[in-house]
Amino acid sequence: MSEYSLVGSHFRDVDPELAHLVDEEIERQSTSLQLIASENFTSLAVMEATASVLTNKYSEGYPGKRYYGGNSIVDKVETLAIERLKLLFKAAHANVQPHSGANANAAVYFALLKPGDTVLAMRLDQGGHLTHGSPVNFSGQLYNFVGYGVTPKGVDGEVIDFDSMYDLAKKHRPKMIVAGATAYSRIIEVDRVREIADEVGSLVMFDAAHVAGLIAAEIYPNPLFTTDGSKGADVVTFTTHKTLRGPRGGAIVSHEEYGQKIDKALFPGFQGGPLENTIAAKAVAFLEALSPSFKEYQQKVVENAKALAKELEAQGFRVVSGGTDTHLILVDLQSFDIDLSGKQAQEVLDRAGITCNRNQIPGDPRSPFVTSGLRFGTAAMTTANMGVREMSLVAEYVAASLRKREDDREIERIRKEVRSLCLKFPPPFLVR
Ligand code: DSN
Repeated sequence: MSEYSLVGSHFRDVDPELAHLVDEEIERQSTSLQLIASENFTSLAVMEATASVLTNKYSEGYPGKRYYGGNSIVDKVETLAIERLKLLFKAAHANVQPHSGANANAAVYFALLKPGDTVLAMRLDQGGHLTHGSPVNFSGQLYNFVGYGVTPKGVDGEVIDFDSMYDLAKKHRPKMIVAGATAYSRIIEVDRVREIADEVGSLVMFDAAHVAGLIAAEIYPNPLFTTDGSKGADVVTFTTHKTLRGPRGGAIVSHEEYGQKIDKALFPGFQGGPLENTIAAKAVAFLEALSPSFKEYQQKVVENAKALAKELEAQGFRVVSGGTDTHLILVDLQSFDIDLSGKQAQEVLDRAGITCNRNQIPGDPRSPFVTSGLRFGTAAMTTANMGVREMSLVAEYVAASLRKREDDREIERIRKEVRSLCLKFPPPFLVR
């Protein structure tokens, strides 16, 4: 058991087996490097709101329009979350009820499209998300998705191919263009997407799941607007638990004209009762994100990501697109070791206490289950106060583990070093 414990005595008395597992997870999260680009450590305040009595309340509907009684306080909670989010994204409308980013995307499609409509989105193998039309996902089965990708490898390559987006838009005349990605490290210029959409009369949805925190901190352009302040994306969806550092969940912001349709599509169209405890935790996270210290935090996230990308390059890895503008780094393992797959690398790094995920790189010769790449993110370790100096150590540990992957003793030695490094940078749930 960890010397710290967040598992209260009731939990421990009622279900010691599960309490023990939570203790083990506390230990894992605090003694290994958390480098999954879609994860973060929330504040204790966010965790406490998630665990609050609001979990007991049914509140189908929206503030002031509920189906059940007893919602006068919940209405205030949800309104607080909505108003804070509107402020954060300078949005006319916000919906804080999506249980996840996937649900947020589904609700927007349900609100603004009809089954069979054509949608243009980034292909999964180029950095897009499952809900952007993958054939194994509802999106690919209900709508006619056409995929765009990135430019070829080379100087200034592997960035979104707007020329091909334009050609595909002219050819297929989509009802909607989806921008946003899950494994793409560069800023996506919404101006270009809006221009193309206007020319063919399509809507724009921006999936900002990864970069929501950077947007809130104003170090990534707010996709609701173009650089001259006119309308950018019609709708922006995102998750609240990645760079935004809130509880697991989703949210949608939009211009006023889509608000009613989106609300109706999410409830009663798609979801049931909202998770008001999670919505309260979202409200806490939005308040935290409105503070000046959140801006400083996000600046450090990007500084750390740039440093980690550079150090990984120095260790012989090729960084896709040659760097990053965000919290995320996509690494091509082929330059480091042509025989090493993403799957194998992820497993080796797990043994060394370095948690990241395998990921396809653009044009990957291997399947999505095996891959030739790894994806890293700096949001969580920056929350734990790691800086540029530690990023250099992280790159060394990654490279050394993968080079010595057949040597169990060496992996064990690195695991110990990783552990002592992490103990110097405890996550917020251990800071009293
Ligand atoms: N959003 C995905 C990720 O980036 O990890 C998970 O679906």
